[in-house]
Amino acid sequence: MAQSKKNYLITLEEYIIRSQNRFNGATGELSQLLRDIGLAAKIVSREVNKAGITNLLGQYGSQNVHGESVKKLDVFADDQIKSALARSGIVSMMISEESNELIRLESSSGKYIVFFDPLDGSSNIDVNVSVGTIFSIYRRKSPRNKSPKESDALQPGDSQAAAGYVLYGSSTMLVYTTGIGVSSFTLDPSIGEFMLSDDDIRIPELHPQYSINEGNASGWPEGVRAYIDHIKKVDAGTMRPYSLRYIGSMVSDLHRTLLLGGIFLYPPNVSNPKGKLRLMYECNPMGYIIEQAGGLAVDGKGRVLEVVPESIHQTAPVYMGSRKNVEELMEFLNGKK
Ligand code: P6P
Repeated sequence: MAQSKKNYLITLEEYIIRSQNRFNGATGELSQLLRDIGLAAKIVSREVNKAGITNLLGQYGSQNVHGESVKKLDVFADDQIKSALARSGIVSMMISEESNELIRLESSSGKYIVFFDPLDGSSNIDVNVSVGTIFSIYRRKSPRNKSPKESDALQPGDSQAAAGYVLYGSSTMLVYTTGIGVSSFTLDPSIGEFMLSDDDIRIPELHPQYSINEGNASGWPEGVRAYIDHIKKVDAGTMRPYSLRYIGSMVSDLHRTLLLGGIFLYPPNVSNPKGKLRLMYECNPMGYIIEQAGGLAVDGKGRVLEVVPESIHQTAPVYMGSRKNVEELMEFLNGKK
């Protein structure tokens, strides 16, 4: 869908419906689900942007399945997204970072399975650093007249029907893909609508910027250490040394990487020998978006979207961003450099 750069007054709802017409046999269910997620995002955005006033900051006094302290906004966001998905009537199972078990919905005939991280990067909330919501949508494979099975949730990332994120930053943005490119929308709070910002985001194929928590360097695999040492050396001809940008909020770090290029890395380390980021609701949805924009997402051995999951909360090492940046890292990981 070619858009003139001059007239972007297209709402998320209008864009979704127009895009749906590009899919033969589209029933409108995925469109409805994306609109429902968009509504939940508006409600979460309102609370995130005034949390300091409405006393939603601070600890909720509990811990999530991973032993991480839960913030009040985490709970609010989790509740809003769960109710939006349950109301849709087209979701038969959902998995949240905040819930230990998968959640089957009464409307078990629903076509979709949804993973989500309701408020990723929430440790940054109290210091007013951007946080985000991440979602990943699969089509169920088991018969729809029976209760969904766990196997419906354990599909590789390449099987995603859609994926996206909401970034609650200086502006609230929603970015998603249904497999035909990446589109972004900016919330106009004065009218309460997500307005189309870009209908075909393409990540630069190479950019001299990397994003990693250098504090974990002692636990990195040797190939990662060699790559990071390499990009820090001075060589103007290859744009080295690269710049380091690390916010510690995956959605923020990857939104910047998507728009500017470069590479985001979360390798295994001493505290997280299998990586820290969650395969199903962090690595796969963000990897799908990066690859749909022309980039590459790997786990150090191969494409992260090809990993066959064994459990709904499993973690994975992840390296994603501009294709040439990631390809060079893989040469170091494979001992070719
Ligand atoms: P570290 C936030 O807690 C998060 O899950 C991601 O959003 C972020 O990329 C990562 O963890 C940051 O982890 O170990 O660098 O603080």
